[in-house]
Amino acid sequence: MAAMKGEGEAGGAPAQAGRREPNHGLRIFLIWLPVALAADLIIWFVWGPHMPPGDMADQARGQQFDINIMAIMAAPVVAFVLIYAGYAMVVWRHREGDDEDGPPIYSNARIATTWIGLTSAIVLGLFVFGTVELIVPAGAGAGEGNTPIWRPGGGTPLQVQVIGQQWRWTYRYPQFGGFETTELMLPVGQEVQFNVTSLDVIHSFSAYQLGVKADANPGVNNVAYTEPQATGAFIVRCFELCGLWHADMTTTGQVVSMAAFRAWTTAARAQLTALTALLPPYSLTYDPNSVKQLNQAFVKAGLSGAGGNYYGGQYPVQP
Ligand SMILES: [Cu+2]
Repeated sequence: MAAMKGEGEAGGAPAQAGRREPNHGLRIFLIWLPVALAADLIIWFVWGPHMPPGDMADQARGQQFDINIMAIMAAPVVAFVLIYAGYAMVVWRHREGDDEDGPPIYSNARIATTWIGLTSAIVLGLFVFGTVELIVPAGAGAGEGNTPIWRPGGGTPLQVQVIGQQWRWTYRYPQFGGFETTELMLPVGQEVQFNVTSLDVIHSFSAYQLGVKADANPGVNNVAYTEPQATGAFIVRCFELCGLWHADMTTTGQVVSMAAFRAWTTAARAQLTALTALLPPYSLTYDPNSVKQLNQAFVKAGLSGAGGNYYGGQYPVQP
């Protein structure tokens, strides 16, 4: 850092006598500026549209925007660190025959002020940005507990209950008679409210391309919103190590047209009438010991949830 001070302190070193130190700070800045600018333009225009998790839902778009903004803030910092390191290695390297100690380093008020000011601005800016993005535009896509801070405005969201259990996901559609299925179907352009819970251990429900990730806790209703913007498949995964077959808790969900969704719900509802009658009444949480369809042998053994398959081949339902 001392070398960036310029001529002020180097005067004491006999080797430098009579030679003005160049303005290293300005030189580093002039190398850094075009690199940082180019990096930010490439991130925003070239890389940005491909940043995860894509733009299949409004929450996903919001997350993609957040990642792009943070990348744009981070790139100039990374560029500065690398350029400073490179500059130091080239300009201030040890030279043949120079065995002298470097000049003593004193504090430099300008560098210290710049450093504290810039880093504070970056950190506080990220704090404000992060908080606003969580609460204001479209929610976080994350589980917000049972009293969400952000709620979608206007209209009734489609309710989909997500039930985690070792080791699969099932979904209940309370607005369509409360049938339960292993198929996750959503209509495009419709706000969806996921009510996420678990029958056994802690799981974490992630609908990757929809920008949704919400923990599934037993006895807790965890709400997450999303509005799919395009039809197609999305990946569903469990993101919480939940036992032996955790890695197997992965399926594919589908965003379809409203007409296809209505046809699917009608078919599934009719096909599952007998089974729906056996299910516990729809509720935001379930006591696994009183859920009738659980494998009785495992319940008796005190191992409810460890069976790996509660539903004995009655699913999935095809649209
Ligand atoms: Cu899991």
